[in-house]
Amino acid sequence: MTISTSNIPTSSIDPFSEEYILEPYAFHEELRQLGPVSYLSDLGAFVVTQYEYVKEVLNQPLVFCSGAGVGISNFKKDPPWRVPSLVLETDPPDHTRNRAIISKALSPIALRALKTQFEAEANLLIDRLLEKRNFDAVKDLAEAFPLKVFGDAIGITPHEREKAIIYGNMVFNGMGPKNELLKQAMSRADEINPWIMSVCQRDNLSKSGLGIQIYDAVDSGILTEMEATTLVRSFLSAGIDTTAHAISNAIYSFVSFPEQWLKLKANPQLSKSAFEETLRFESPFQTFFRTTTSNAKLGNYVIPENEKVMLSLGSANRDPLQWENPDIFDISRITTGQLGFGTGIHGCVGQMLARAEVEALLQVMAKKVTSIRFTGEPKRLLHNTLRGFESLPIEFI
Ligand code: OVM
Repeated sequence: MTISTSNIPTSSIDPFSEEYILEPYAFHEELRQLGPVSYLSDLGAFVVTQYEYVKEVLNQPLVFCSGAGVGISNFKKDPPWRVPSLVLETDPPDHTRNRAIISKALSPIALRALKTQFEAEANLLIDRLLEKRNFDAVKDLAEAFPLKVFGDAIGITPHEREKAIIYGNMVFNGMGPKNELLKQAMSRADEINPWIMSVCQRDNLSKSGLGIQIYDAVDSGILTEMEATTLVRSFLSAGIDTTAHAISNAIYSFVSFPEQWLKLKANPQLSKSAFEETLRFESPFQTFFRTTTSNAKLGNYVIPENEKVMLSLGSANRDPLQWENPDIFDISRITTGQLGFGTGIHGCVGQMLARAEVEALLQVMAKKVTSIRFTGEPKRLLHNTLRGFESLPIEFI
């Protein structure tokens, strides 16, 4: 069989059009049909949508690198808008060293202690919302919970914490092209950028949180003070909006598939697989990019060097070659291998923490909430990278 760069199929699908963002699944199917890789002519980048090949790209981090950015922009051509992340936007060996520092703070022992706190806060929040009865599940639940429990876990000041949501929006919309969504997200950059760096400084972190532990690596001569601040920034970049949208997506999915809600209520232990299935079914982190460091073989094609390759986790997670009835939300399915957290050396370092948060919340909901219904039209979020909701007006009984 011949291997060639020139015969890669081309598509005029624009993954940043409003139509695609609101309802990507038919577009995913069309792109998967084109094969392992296609060239998106409007975007000027390659795209990988089949499960097998998304995984293959993620498992070749030296060929498909992260150091040139994981958005559409190529840091070798365009300067990044912020100091690049020391984990997300780096390659080995720096990545290996920096990730190990974060991993150490997120040890199983640290997580066990946090789990108890997450359960206590989930109980308080759900009691309050049951009392309130009608509320916006995005602001009052999906954002409120990680802002409180993750913010406390990292040890940032409670003052103006909601700004972390705005910052997350900058980071994730910032991975897209320079469209209106990116411009809108960046409109408060002058205020939010110094804010985030300031809350991540050693003196502004609680003495008992995970954030301050990153500074141990400064004391042992491994990191500079500035590098530690930038690593703490990664917790806040990656850990709030993602979890918030996962919670919104779980609630939306349970209202859309009421028999799954009854299943969870009958067996709250299913909260673990319910979260995994939510990440598969409506992946909050839909897409990110890699950059080829050489001619890169994929299937029978070769992608040229220094090209951007978009990976669609959302599509891989609904690839019918991998999943039976992929468009059905089923909390008792086997979700092993779902790519919502990515995989390989850049696979989500906070995934155990995210699981502890959302499982605690779903378990408390299963025990305390009898029924959930929409009281108004759910409003989908228009976003370059994240899939979720702008608002979800609901009633808890
Ligand atoms: C970071 C970062 C930002 C966004 C996402 C992410 C999912 C990491 O700044 O390190 O991982």
